[in-house]
Amino acid sequence: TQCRSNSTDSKSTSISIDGKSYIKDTWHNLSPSISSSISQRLHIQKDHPICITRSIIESRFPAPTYKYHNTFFPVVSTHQNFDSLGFPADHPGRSKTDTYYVNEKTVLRTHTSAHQADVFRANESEGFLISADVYRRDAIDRSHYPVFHQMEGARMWDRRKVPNGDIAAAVWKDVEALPKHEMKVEDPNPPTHPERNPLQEGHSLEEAEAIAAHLKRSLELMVVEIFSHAKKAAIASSPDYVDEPLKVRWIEAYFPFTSPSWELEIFWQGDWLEVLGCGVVKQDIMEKAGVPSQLGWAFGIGLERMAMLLFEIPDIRLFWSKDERFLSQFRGLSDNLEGLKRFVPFSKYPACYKDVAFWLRSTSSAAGGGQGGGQDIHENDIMEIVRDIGGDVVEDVIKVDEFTHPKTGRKSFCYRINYRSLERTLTNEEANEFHERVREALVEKLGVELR
Ligand code: FA5
Ligand code: MG
Repeated sequence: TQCRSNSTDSKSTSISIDGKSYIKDTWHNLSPSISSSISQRLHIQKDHPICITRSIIESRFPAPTYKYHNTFFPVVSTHQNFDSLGFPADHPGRSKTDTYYVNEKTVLRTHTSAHQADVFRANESEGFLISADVYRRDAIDRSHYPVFHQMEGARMWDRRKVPNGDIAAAVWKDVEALPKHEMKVEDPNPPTHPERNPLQEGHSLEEAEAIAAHLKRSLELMVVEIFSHAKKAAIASSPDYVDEPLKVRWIEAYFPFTSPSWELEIFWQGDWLEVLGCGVVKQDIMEKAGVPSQLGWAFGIGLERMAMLLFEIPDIRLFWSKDERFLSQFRGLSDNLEGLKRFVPFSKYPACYKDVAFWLRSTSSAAGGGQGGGQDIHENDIMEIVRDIGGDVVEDVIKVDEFTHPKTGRKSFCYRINYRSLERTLTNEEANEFHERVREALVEKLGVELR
């Protein structure tokens, strides 16, 4: 493994990650399953679908305009991950329930944006792409995983280097130089909106509109590129494949480091799937990075989500599979994109649902005594306990019931855990064994009372 404590004792005071040593403190919350995924870097493993997806996206953002960074270290400071991007001190993303802390000032990056300011400061090119593994305490389902891969992209224009300092004109010229496409895209909102999606102070509407147009067209072309490969793969897999029109839409979004901001969603398997967030970079970030005359855009895309669309991979856990039935389907493809085929799922093994119902810690025993009791329990803590015990044998976890006792006011939850291996049939005994350990851990770690 790449990550270990300096003793087997969980109270040990330091942890080594990829050969670097970090002091642990009360903020430390890395779990064993996370520690073992650090630095697998699927995005640079030749023939891995995440790596193939990265290189297809990169082809739409060519060097040398865009400089590629694929090996930035996953451990960053809270300054890099949050402060440098203008996250307020009380932003929920900073909480221990959402973020993996190595110690109070050090985290596993939760997004590739953690490197934005540093790369703006280095100022080595007009644009860049950063691909990397990122870590989040999050839900468990087909499209969420606590370790995933993002690609950050950005493109800058320097006021001092464009003719007459006219950024808007220079950017529109670059928009004109981009290819056009036929894909239909829903984009119902105006480029800026005074409350929902404001223009930044210091940017003219013309500048923001031009930058937004370049950003959206660049990303739409990326989607077109992925789906042209997806279509070829589908036809190669079944010659009578009938193409369905792609449904894509821009929606307004909020990020502390861009304004205006958007997310791009793609309709997939009956639902809108969010694939990326983006926007016009806040000028404040450029100023702090020592490049105040630059204006530009940035985006952050989920590589797993794009790979799922590209190959029709039905479950995000598959990307971590060491099963030959998975890996062999992609072998040789990094050097032969024309040979892409759809992923052929191996038979689906039976699911085994188990429910666990529990009372939250009662008000009287809860530290601080939150109203109704148990205010200190966060769903991500439940997810993490289940993940640590069940690993990739858990397909999803959903809350199926919530109940408040009419007399005592005590709260009860019921969660349904779906145990299903991707690789074999689980026996009922095995599922029971996992489930029993989950029940015990919920009591031990969260102090709940089982029903
Ligand atoms: C961000 O992470 C921003 N840093 C993106 C950004 C960059 C905005 C630059 C503006 C400028 P968000 O949390 O929405 O945003 O994540 C971006 C993408 O990562 C999502 O659209 C999704 O595709 C993917 N993603 C998020 N959480 C998960 C998860 N748990 N598992 C897999 N993919 C995920
Ligand atoms: Mg989002």
